[in-house]
Amino acid sequence: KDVIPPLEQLMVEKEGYLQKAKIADGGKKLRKNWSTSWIVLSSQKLEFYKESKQQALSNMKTGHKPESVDLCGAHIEWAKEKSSRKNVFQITTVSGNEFLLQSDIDFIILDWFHAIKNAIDRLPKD
Ligand code: I3S
Repeated sequence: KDVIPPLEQLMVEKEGYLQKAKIADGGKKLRKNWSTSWIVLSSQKLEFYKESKQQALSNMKTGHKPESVDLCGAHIEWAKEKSSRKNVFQITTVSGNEFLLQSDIDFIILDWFHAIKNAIDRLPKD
């Protein structure tokens, strides 16, 4: 049966394509592997879809779940030293997952940085 999610979780604040690399899972370092991801920010979480938005929407109907990042207590910071690419920032979750996000286009990455930072700052820290 259908579960109706709380209204807050339905409120998409921003969505779009960025380059993404997950570099740690539960504190364990991963080999960096950049790929394009469709990213959806709502008030409490970020979702990463491996596919295009269109593909992601059709996968959703079949119960396919994207990778979801809990923003409660998360940290965001610019991460110049973590990549040779320009415009890279890192999100670190309470659970010890680390993601790098990147765009070559300055205003796109700045918009994302501030949108995610604002979402984190509005949430309780624990
Ligand atoms: O921090 P690293 O290890 O230099 O990151 C590079 C590697 O992930 C590399 O893959 P291989 O480990 O398969 O060679 C990627 O192709 C590069 O893009 C990574 O460096 P940048 O500077 O692009 O984040």
